[in-house]
Amino acid sequence: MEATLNQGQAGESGVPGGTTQCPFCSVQCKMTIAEERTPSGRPAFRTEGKPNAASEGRLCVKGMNAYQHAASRERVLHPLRKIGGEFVRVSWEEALDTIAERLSAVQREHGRDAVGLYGGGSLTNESAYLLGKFARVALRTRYIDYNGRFCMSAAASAGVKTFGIDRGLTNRLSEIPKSGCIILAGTNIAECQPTLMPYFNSAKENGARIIVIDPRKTGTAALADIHLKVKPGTDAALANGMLKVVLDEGLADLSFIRERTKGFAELKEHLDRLDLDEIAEMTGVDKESIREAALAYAKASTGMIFTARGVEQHSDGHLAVRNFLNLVLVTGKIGREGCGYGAVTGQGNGQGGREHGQKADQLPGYRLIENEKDREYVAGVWGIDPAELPGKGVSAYEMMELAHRQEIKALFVMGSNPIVSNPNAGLVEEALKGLDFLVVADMFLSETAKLADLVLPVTSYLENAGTLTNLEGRVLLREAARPAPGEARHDWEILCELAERFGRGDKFPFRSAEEIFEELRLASRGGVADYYGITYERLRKEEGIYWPCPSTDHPGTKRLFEDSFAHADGLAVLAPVDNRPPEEDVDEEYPLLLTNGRVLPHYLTGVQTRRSPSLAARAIENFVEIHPRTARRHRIEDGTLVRIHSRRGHVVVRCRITSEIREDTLFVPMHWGGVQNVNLVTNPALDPNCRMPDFKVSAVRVEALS
Ligand SMILES: Nc1nc2c(c(=O)[nH]1)N[C@H]1C(S)=C(S)[C@@H](COP(=O)(O)OP(=O)(O)OC[C@H]3O[C@@H](n4cnc5c(=O)[nH]c(N)nc54)[C@H](O)[C@@H]3O)O[C@H]1N2
Ligand SMILES: Nc1nc2c(c(=O)[nH]1)N[C@H]1C(S)=C(S)[C@@H](COP(=O)(O)OP(=O)(O)OC[C@H]3O[C@@H](n4cnc5c(=O)[nH]c(N)nc54)[C@H](O)[C@@H]3O)O[C@H]1N2
Ligand code: SF4
Ligand SMILES: [Mo]
Repeated sequence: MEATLNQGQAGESGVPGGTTQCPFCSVQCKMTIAEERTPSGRPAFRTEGKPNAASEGRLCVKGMNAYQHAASRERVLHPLRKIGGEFVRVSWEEALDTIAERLSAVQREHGRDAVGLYGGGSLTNESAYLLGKFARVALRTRYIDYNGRFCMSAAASAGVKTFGIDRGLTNRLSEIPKSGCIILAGTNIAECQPTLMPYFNSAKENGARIIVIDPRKTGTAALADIHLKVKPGTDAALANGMLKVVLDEGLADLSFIRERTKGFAELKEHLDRLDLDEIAEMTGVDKESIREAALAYAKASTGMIFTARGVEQHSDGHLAVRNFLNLVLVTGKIGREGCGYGAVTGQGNGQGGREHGQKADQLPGYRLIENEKDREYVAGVWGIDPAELPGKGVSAYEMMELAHRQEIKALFVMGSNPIVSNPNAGLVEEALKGLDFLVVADMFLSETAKLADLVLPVTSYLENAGTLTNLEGRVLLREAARPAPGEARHDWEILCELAERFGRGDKFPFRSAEEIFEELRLASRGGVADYYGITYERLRKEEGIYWPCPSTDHPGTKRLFEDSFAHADGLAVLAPVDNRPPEEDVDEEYPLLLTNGRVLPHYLTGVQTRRSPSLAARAIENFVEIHPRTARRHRIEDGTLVRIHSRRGHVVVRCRITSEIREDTLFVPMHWGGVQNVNLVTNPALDPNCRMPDFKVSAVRVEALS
């Protein structure tokens, strides 16, 4: 890379460069970065954690080494067009003109909805907002969705139904040490948000009991006083068991239930009918442990529950989360210090990315595209007739199905690698190969970008200014620390240039991220995720502001639900949830359950972390965790290659024998593509409430490859 660090110079925003935020997970650790020269004169970088309210100056190994992918020689630096099967460098003019011509031709011939857009939770709020606006105002297609569908949709829809609002954490991180009992359900903080571990360690030092619900003894479970080694896909039933113990032991907070919730009578009636022995049998967790965990949480004077993808990525993920929210509510543990709930958001802007309109049914500020008032309001801000706005589209995987059926004929991907991250990846590959036209805006030739007709080079976190909202719902400003390398452009710049070519340039007149944010403030004003009171100037002064923040003199909302919930009547909604075995249970042909997730050094589909030599070296290939007895039964030795089959396909990985996992369960990380892609076997069954795929349970068989 020729570009040099912008430290000490005025960046686009007029503020000295050198300070940035990690591009990876939802903690959004702040850091400084300085360019140095090695003795041989090669450029090198030094990163240091910068004190802030979330990470308190800590960085994990991914954050420390993130600059390596940004500085990688593999960055795409010029637009690339595929001609005769080979990528050829073309000018931006040619690239953008080609996109406009091809997408217009598809829309002319097959209708507006024949073009789809696919976004991501790594995009800044400004780019995510503009992508949604671009879909509705420039392309006027109903088909837009994003990778957060696979990430946040179950927890988000559960939060909306139960509380009337969805914000990752209801409290600040700094309240965790004040909690007397913490339940970590399907969340592996130690590997996925490592800089948050000290908060939980402090809680423990202060006497908190920690309960971890996970089929594996993870680094997080090592912290636990009680580890419930649940059978994958049975969290809803486990929560029912805990709820039943709470009610049977007279530990429900009846005055909280009466004053702040509705639906208790139905919930109680439902729980009375359930049998704890059956629940123990179904979940693989013994009755005594369920009881012990329920008592520990209910008897503590303060408590918090956190869920993440282990609970949520199921075809009943929405209901599983709702059942943990039932537990929060019947014990009255929310809305005060040390009491609350957290859906541990995943991507850097997993929170903001789900608020401002790249989801199929959404407009900015969590407004709904099929609500007349919401349409009118946003159309007013955008200066268009509400009738011009399309209706709602479908979820991410369903867009892939439409592409497979050739109803969607052209796709524009910005900030995702869908061919690796979608369930049933075999079908997704066929779908993308069958498109008339595929455009990918990315920093690298990801597995998806390799299939594209056109690849647009974009700026990385070091070069791109904008706001991101962390897992606490705190909006943070990330300034640009370096100039763009080569001809890379910001995502939002690309959208503005394209809008011009669709005759809508007047609606996209933006010259900086801040100008877009100024419009986003208005578009979100009065909505659930109200950013109106937040400005770049305030963000620079105040480090970060919690939404909702309805006016510039409003301090931001640090703790939700102190006096009332966000439903019109102010009450939270309790809902009975059925015990349900996993969608795809084991049988003779497929006798094992496969689940999947993450390891510390890699991030999502690995496009970025596999290009950081220091990270790649820590885990160079995919693997499967298997219990020693299961391995013996299948004559599998440690370190051998195995093929894992499901009804969808198969994946080839190396064996790691470990007694930390359940005997009936296998675990494979998600960070590799090609034959090592675990999504070749995962189940695309969708949750009817939120369209989350059933990623975390597939029935499989394993076969040793000699
Ligand atoms: N190192 C690293 N950190 C990351 C990411 C990354 O790719 N790498 N990605 C980021 C993103 S986008 C996200 S969404 C988050 C994800 O963060 P997490 O949700 O914490 O990550 P996972 O590893 O997918 O799943 C968490 C745990 O769920 C367990 N689990 C599997 N099935 C079940 C089940 O049925 N029930 C229960 N109770 N547990 C189950 C797994 O064993 C695993 O330990 O991490 C973020 N941080
Ligand atoms: N089996 C299984 N599958 C899963 C999951 C699981 O737990 N198990 N988890 C799911 C979850 S929670 C998630 S979040 C998804 C994520 O899945 P993906 O969306 O595929 O995530 P990434 O690998 O981060 O891909 C992001 C791509 O965007 C590029 N990129 C990064 N930053 C930017 C930017 O600012 N602009 C642009 N234009 N491009 C950028 C990166 O180089 C990369 O190629 O995977 C889901 N898939
Ligand atoms: S990956 Fe997450 S925890 Fe690690 S440095 Fe980045 S933001 Fe912080
Ligand atoms: Mo995620």
